[in-house]
Amino acid sequence: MTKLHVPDMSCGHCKATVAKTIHALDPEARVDFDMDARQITVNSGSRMAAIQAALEVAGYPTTPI
Ligand SMILES: [Cu+2]
Repeated sequence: MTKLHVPDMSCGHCKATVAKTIHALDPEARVDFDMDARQITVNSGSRMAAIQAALEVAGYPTTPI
């Protein structure tokens, strides 16, 4: 389980894009959102570096918390 800060995630559309991007890499991934804090908690078998790279390409750079 990894917590990531996603500073550019501001609305439901962002949330959907983040979820879709992670699920494209790992359909089984579990993602919990804290929209107020702009944080996500990810449970995935994929390497976190790969998830972060995909999110960055999608327009959502992240930093681990
Ligand atoms: Cu948005």
